[in-house]
Amino acid sequence: MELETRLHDAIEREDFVPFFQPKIDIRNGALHGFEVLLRWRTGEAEYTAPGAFLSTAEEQGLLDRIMFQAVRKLVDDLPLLTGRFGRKVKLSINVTPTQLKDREFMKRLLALLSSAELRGRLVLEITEDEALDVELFRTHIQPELARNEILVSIDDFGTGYSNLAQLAALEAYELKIDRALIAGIHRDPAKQQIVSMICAIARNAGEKTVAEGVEDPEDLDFLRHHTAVDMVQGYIFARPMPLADLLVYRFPDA
Ligand code: G
Ligand code: G
Ligand code: MN
Ligand code: NA
Repeated sequence: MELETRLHDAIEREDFVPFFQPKIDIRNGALHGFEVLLRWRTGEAEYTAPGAFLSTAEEQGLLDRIMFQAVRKLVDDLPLLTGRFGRKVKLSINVTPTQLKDREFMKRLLALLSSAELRGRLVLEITEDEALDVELFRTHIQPELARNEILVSIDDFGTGYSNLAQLAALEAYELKIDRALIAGIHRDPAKQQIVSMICAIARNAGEKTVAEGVEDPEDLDFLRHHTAVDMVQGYIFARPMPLADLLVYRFPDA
């Protein structure tokens, strides 16, 4: 069956769910928050990551419905999440520049996520499908997010489409350093210099940094001892997982 048809069927069956991947404080191993990542349930305990369907979903205009389905489940899960991890852990959701400038989409998203339970701890990760309109963001989107106490994370920092200087000038809560700059950093002076520069930009602006996609213990060791990175996220700590697994997950000490 064609992917588009399968996506329509999956929406009908409510097969889209949120997965969760922890962000860990690199200094003390404390849990800082979770990134919420969309998954398509394609079988008994079988899930498909967005790489396989995101661009088709976007082209067919299905991404918004798919995301809302997962976000509604996230909202249903909030009491369990808060019960298990407390009220301080942040929850990050990925949105594209296309979605950010769609007023109807944002109105519905913010309405769905307006639960008092999320006040001050909801983060939007801006993940670029096209360059972010920095001026529109600064003058219109950012103030609305701030009024709603929603924090901003710049995803894939260093490899996205937008002008780096403009992006760096946005007021954000955190910068996420792309996996491409992290993998192999312990033996790559060029990556070391870029990551140092990103950390310096973030420090200057009072923003946190997250190293994404950490898999290698030597890279983790390098990040911990030779960079100012604040948080790490990656398979070395945990893969993205469904709520049921998360609730019983034992977080290793870093
Ligand atoms: O989980 P995985 O690494 O396969 O995610 C692949 C990409 O899909 C990432 O770039 C991520 O930002 C994006 N993504 C995951 N969940 C969502 C979502 O709910 N909305 C949007 N717009 N993108 C998402
Ligand atoms: O939103 P963003 O583009 O940051 O998406 C993060 C993606 O990276 C998710 O799809 C997630 O499944 C994936 N990911 C998370 N940790 C790791 C890791 O340690 N290694 C690799 N290869 N991918 C990871
Ligand atoms: Mn992300
Ligand atoms: Na990313």
